[in-house]
Amino acid sequence: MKMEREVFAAPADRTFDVLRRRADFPILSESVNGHPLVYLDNAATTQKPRSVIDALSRYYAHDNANVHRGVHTLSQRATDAYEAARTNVARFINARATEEIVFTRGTTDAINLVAQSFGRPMLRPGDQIVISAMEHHSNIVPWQLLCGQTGAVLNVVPVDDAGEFDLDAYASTLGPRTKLVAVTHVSNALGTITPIARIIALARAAGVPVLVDGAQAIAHVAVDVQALDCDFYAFSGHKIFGPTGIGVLHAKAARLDAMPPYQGGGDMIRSVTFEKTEYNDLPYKFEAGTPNIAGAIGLGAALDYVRDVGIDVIEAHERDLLAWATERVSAIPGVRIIGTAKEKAGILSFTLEGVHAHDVGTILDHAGVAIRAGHHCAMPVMTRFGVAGTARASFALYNTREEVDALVAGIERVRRMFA
Ligand code: C6P
Repeated sequence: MKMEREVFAAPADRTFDVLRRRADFPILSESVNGHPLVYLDNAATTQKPRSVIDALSRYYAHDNANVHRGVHTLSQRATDAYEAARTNVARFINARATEEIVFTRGTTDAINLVAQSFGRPMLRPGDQIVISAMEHHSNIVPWQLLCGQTGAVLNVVPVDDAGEFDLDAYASTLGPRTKLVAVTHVSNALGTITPIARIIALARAAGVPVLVDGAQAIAHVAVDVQALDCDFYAFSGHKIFGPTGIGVLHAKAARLDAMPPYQGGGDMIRSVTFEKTEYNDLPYKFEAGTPNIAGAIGLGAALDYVRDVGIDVIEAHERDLLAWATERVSAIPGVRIIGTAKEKAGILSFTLEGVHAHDVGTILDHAGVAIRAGHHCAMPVMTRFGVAGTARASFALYNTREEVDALVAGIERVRRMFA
């Protein structure tokens, strides 16, 4: 189904009432260790608004059935809701058609799909896959596996001391043996927003397809896959207020058409004999087995929620939180911010001199403040900055300056304890 371009209507009420929005997320009223929860681990997973929770329970209470199989009413209802979610996703990222939206288990699954279905049949020994030094393991290891299978090699674009993607090094890396570029839109460890439009344009000029890891971008910056002109865009539902276990691979239809299926099973076939199987149309060719129906429906509800708030409103709010947090946290003696790129999403990674990141995380947890501590599944970029890990606060639309203040007070307490 071809998509009409979505005109993102500005929410009727442009003033952003963060407290009103917080009330939409039941978990934010929880207490943790005797303190009101301050949830600053949104890069790991986001909390869910009531509308998403209700969509899930409504589906299971009223419509639950398998999709694309039954002639009965419930199966029709489940199929309609599942396909409506696909249309919703296509509209949200401005895909050309619903055929370009493949539901996956998440970003990791989507990247592995591209590695095995797109990369494996195409790559020859000595071919190159370009990634960057700030990738998440999900955008490193699938390519390493692929290199092992095909004899291709990884080419890693460096990042500078601020955590900026080195565009010059990248441009000189692209050559006749480059067969794929796979780069993150936003770094989960540094917060850097990469110059993705430029990265894609340079690859396009060299005739190289591009995969964008959108896991950390989708809930924080506007994504328009037609404007980006990327070949593949991957993201996870749980990072945009949707359920876990559901994600999206967007791919240009011509790419998907030319790719063999990722997995075999029910739903991805048109006909099967012991001699020969004919595959189903797009995107079903890539959705073997019973999909995460409830997950897709929940993701659709999450996208409706984000639309209602307005992605530009979210961006502005998180920019304010990041600026406030960066100023206050960097003023604490012994703090080193890891990732100081000019363009950043709401992620603040830091080390505290003489204190292990896990100790920072544990002591903050005692005060009800949830952050992530460790290598963030991005060990190579930790090595690049000479640290074993960092403490990381990551923001979402429902966070407040007061919560940043709680984070700052917590770090001050850690510092005093270890002084
Ligand atoms: N990063 C974090 O705390 P999955 O697990 O498939 O939903 O997403 C994987 C993934 C891929 N790319 C990037 C840039 C990511 O940040 C993530 C997930 C989480 O940073 C969990 S490790």
